[in-house]
Amino acid sequence: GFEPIPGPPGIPFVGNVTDINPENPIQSLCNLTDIYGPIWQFHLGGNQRIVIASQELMNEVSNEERFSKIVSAALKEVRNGAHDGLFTAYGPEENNWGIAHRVLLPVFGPLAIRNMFDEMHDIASQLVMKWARHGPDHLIQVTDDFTRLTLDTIALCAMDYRFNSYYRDDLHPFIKAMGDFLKVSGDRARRGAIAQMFYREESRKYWKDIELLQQTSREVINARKGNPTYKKDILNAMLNGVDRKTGAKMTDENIMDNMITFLIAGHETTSGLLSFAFYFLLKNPSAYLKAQQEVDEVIGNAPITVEHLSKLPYLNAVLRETLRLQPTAPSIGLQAKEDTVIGGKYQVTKGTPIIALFSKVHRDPAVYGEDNEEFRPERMFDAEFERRNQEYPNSWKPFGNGMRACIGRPFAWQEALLVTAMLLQNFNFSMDDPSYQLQIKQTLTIKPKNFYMHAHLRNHMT
Ligand code: MNH
Repeated sequence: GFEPIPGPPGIPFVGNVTDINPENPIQSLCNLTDIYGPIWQFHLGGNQRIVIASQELMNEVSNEERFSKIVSAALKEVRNGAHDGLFTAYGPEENNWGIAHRVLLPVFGPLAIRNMFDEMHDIASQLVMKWARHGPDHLIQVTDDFTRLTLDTIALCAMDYRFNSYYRDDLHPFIKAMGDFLKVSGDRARRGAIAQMFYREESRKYWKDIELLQQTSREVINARKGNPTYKKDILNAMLNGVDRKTGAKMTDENIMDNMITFLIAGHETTSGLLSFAFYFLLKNPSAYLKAQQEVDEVIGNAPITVEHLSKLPYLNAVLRETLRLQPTAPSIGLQAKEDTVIGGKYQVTKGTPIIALFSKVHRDPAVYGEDNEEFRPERMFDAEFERRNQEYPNSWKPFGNGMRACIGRPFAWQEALLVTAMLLQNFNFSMDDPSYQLQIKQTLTIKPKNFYMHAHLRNHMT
């Protein structure tokens, strides 16, 4: 027989609005999971949402024959600026998704990413230089400086554009517009159409910000067209690539949308990953020591090269374990393609949003054991990692699922490994407040809040 899906009792019409903290909805979902278990439901404005939070259910909804990505209310708002770009597209039913996906997959493949090493190194060196010059007394705003890094890196690698974020105190106008656009997109999604009418001034600025994003992208495209290069970057791939399946090229509109998409999707998540990685290393001195020893043994005093990056198993495991405990894209939205039953007994109607809560799936005690809450990189070494993924498929999903999984994964990985290695090579870090307790700031993604550190140049460097 079927069983009802459990969940918090709601208030008529508004449902469970009061159960979800708008400042930190993911934390609310995690807390409610602790009460209601690995599958539960809630309602917002009469609409049902289902949360799943175990490896078993994650595995079931990862079946792309039965389930597909759903574009959440927040992503629908982001579509105001990114339209049918890869991340916000509804799926293969929008032709531009398939064309862009096929044209771009090789450009984001491991080989192409290796060729971006020098540019990633350029930006990472600017960060090292900044922290070295500011000295050990300087209070490092960890997430801010990592966000400068990830934005400058994706812009340089994707379209040969320099935001030069380390050479200015304020934010580049494009970055400011993008940040405001994302923030307001989230707010609009929570508001509904009627309340929206009371935000006319905000709306005016919102559409102006979108105009600036598109205007800037158009200028970058036109500059390249007027001054072609043979550089194998992402912009050239989009301008010149031909989809083998349809023979189509990407339109200028879709190239603009995807440039904006890469800047949106390609910076917050990686910045959050680096921030949490340094948080965990500083909270776990023995892991910090092992990470630093690995860097010293493999790279030593030498300038880092792309070959070094495949020889850092401990750092690799640190990044995996960081994304297990703090998946910076903390959930994805899925939907059943037809009415169905999950977990053997829970009815799910076609199209109902299913929130796959990585923050909890990644701590499933059936998979990760008693110490699932602990930061223990050793469990993420290749052998154990692969054995676990065999035995418990889809138990680690920080990059999403199937054909809608992250296209930027190799890019993010190379960038995060490179930066972590360079920083450990050059500095000893300390937490500003050793008693700091992790707090989370959530936007589209999650990052540590009020996390500050200091960087002491290591004396082996000259
Ligand atoms: Mn990324 C999709 C996580 C870095 C570009 N990314 C996704 C999804 C997750 C994700 C999860 C699936 C979203 C969904 O189902 O709705 N991404 C990450 C994480 C990092 C990351 C955790 C870093 C760490 N992503 C990057 C980088 C880029 C990028 C870097 C670009 C340079 N991501 C994308 C794009 C998509 C995506 C584009 C959408 C792919 C598609 O649906 O075709």
